[in-house]
Amino acid sequence: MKYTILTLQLLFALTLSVSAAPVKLIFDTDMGNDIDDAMALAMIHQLERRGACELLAVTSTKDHPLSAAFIDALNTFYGAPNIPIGAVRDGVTPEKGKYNGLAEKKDDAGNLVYPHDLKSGEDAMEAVALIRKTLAAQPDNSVKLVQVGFFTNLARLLESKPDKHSDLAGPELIRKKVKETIIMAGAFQSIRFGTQHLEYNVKKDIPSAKKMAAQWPGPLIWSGYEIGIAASYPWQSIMEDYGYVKHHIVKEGYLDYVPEHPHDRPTWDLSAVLYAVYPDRSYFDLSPKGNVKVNDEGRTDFFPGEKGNDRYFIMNDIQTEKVREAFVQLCSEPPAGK
Ligand SMILES: [Ca+2]
Ligand SMILES: [Ca+2]
Repeated sequence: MKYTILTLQLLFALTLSVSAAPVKLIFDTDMGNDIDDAMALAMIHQLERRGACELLAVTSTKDHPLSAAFIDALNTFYGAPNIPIGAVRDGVTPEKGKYNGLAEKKDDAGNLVYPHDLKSGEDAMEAVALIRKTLAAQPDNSVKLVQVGFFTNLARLLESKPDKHSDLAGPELIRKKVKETIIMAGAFQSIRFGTQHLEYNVKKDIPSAKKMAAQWPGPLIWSGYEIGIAASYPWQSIMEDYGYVKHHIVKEGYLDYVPEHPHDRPTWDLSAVLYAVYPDRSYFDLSPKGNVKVNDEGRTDFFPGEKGNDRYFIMNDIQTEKVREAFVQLCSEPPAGK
């Protein structure tokens, strides 16, 4: 009896001391095309600070040189100036993003408001090479890919050949190293009574989306357009919760981006991050397995079937409020030292 109690106490102590290993992430983003990319990356940094995840690399699919520069500025703001950053070559959306210019913003004394050392995506490593290098250096079956922009980089990863970083071709490298791939793309449930939404991340690079949906050699978890719309980020938080520093890169980015004030922005990209890091916290449910097919217009059709490797997010009203509040608290939390 005595031993049983001791054993139970020991087990209890062990349970308290054991925490889940940090989730290893590669974040693939079209930073600059909407503000949710910046908020999602901010959230990753705050989750990393509490030991919930480890950000291995950030890659951009937005082909403007300031996309990568802004990523470095945001990483530096959050105390992570040396995270490897990769940039797409010959990608889509080459126009300058509405808030990417913050990377070059100067104060009256001529100093960068958001200091960083990567000044242009042209000076960054090519994105697919960086993803291959990063995956090759990690333990097997340990990395989660979070794609919140276009399918360009990951479709090219799929096609990639053995190189100096790995002897494995894309599909084998993915099979060996990637645990799960979470993507913000497509539309799977009705949105304002419509069900035919052609989602931006798919529409801008349809051939890559088709390739990835058809050929990806592992589980693909889709956060559809309807999820981020339902859990939009409260304007009130932007106005009231970021005042702890004179210049806040998320708040300024939000204000530079939003087309009209006041304005709650959808949290598309944040949802993919939250699920990747906390898959078992009931923030979202997942659909049964099936196959997503991307058609020539960029529509994403889901065909249920046990053999499929695709699932999509489902979120009820209670989960929506829980998710929204998690976004508010995680995004607005002051970074270390600020
Ligand atoms: Ca840097
Ligand atoms: Ca995005």
